[in-house]
Amino acid sequence: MKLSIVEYPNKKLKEKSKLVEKFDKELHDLLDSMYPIMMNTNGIGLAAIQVSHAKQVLILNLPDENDEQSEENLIEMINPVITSMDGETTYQEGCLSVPTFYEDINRAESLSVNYQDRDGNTKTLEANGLLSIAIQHEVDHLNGILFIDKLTSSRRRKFEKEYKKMQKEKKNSKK
Ligand code: Y12
Ligand code: CO
Repeated sequence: MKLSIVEYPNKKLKEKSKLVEKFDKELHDLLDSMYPIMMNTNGIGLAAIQVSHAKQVLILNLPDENDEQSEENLIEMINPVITSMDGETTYQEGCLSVPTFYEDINRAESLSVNYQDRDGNTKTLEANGLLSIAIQHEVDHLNGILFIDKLTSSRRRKFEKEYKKMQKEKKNSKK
């Protein structure tokens, strides 16, 4: 399956993703195609809506203690539901759909999430730290929410200005 990453301000990113009902070859093809595109773009998390598929599907591949990513640590979540959140933490987040922009975002420190795997089996995961942050960031994508939507209005205005300038420069450099 040929996929490409949708970048802000594409309206697609505001869409709410639909519940997955069929755990079939089409879903497996989507998951299998999301993994290389995430790895090739230095990502640690990717939601299906970021590759134009409005399905409740996300993948995560956090670096290990040696700062390396391996397929063994790949987590695939279908129809995730965060059932509890606790504490507070701040992390400088980035997103493959908002390249070059990083900002401190406040999130819950720990959470519990129910989801299904690629075969439809129900799972529960307790997460804290970076994994908890990544799950919240990706679940937000499934609801049409980007991390930049969580900025204060003055920071958001600054972002819009900087981002537009960056896009213009990118366009001009391709001429
Ligand atoms: C903590 C915070 C956020 C997440 C969500 C997942 N985010 C990412 O995987 C972001 C990756 C990213 C990679 C970039 O590099 C390239 O595109 C090559 C990037 O672009 C630049 O900086 C030029 C931006 C973001 C999980 C955990
Ligand atoms: Co993102």
